[in-house]
Amino acid sequence: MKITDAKVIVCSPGRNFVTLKIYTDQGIYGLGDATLNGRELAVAKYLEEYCIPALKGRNPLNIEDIWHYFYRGVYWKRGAVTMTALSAIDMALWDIKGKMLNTPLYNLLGGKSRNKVLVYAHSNGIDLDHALESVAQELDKGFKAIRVQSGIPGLDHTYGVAQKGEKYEPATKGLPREDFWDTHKYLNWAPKLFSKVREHFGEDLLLLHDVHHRLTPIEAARLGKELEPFHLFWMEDAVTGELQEGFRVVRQHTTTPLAIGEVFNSVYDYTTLISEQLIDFVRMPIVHGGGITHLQKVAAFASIYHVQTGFHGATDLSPINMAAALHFDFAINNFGIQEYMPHEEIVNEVFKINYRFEEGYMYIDDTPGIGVDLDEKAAQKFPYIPASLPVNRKTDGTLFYW
Ligand code: GCO
Ligand code: MG
Repeated sequence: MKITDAKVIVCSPGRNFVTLKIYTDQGIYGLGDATLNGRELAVAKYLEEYCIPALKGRNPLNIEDIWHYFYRGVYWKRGAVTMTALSAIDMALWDIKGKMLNTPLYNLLGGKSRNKVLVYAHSNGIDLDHALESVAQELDKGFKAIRVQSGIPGLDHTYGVAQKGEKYEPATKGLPREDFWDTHKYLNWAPKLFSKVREHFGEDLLLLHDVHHRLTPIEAARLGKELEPFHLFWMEDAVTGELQEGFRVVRQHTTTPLAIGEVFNSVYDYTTLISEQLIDFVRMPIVHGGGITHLQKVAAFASIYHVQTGFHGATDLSPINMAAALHFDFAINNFGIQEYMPHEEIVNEVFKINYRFEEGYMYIDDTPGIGVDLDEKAAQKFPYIPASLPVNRKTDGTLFYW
């Protein structure tokens, strides 16, 4: 079997997606997600100029070798752009293998370890009442686990919280919008928010919260400690992960479980965090973490240290990534939870999906390979629209993490 050609499809049904399609001499093609929110065209160009020419003529079944060709074989390793491109190649190759063997991806990963995949929803509101209302809506839809975010009293707007009458979407058209941040106000507010959520909805609901890298280790330690009475499933990205050792301080002070990794792209971003048991959940998604081939290694490494997976699954990851993640979630033993932020209806005009949500869990059908298809004609109707993630500033104007 040989790769004959490949192409990159960029489309924007409501938001931007980049897809890699790899063709073979046996009429089978594979699809991989290559979407890197706000940097889409950098990945598209990297694939088109440097990867596709080198893919042609290779045997698509030799996934491990092709993976290392684009990792070790490239002097400039790691980094979000190159790892997203490599993820797309890897996903497309696993898709081809599944189609060729006429079996769904999870079978190639060891078969099913569970009957259904627990997912968590997003709920958010500009203030407490709207946040509580949003939690009630997600509960009505059947979700058993909910990530709760809310506007912070006294702050204009915060990332992760939809403005009035809008839906939360992790990018806005054009150049970055500017958000505002005040750690003192946030730290005073977050425990009150969760106390109210528990008061209204009881103990059964699994609760998650995303700090979005905005605290120092000692601030995160305080928050984790003050959230302990509300028994969170996890506190996410409490501190930026650039300094892995920084998590020692957080860990020493709190039993609130910690999740991190949606911006990571290599197992080497995790070695201290995992081996010192400083975290509980790894979040690096298949689309940014070097694909299935690399995530298998991360998950296996994590399993030795009692660390579970909780992959990123926001709307800026395409349905191809979502399906690949679900196959993976079904297959591995140390699965924890999967983020599920449903795409807008319009996305289904381009992507034909094979998964469904029911009563808090996801299910996937037995279509061979990853199982998601892309309608190229429909994709052409939605050309790329430049969009950006926001920038965050402290109230005095200092540029800050978001
Ligand atoms: C999450 C994330 C998203 C990201 C977004 C970036 O936990 O779902 O933090 O909201 O910010 O996916 O592109
Ligand atoms: Mg997050």
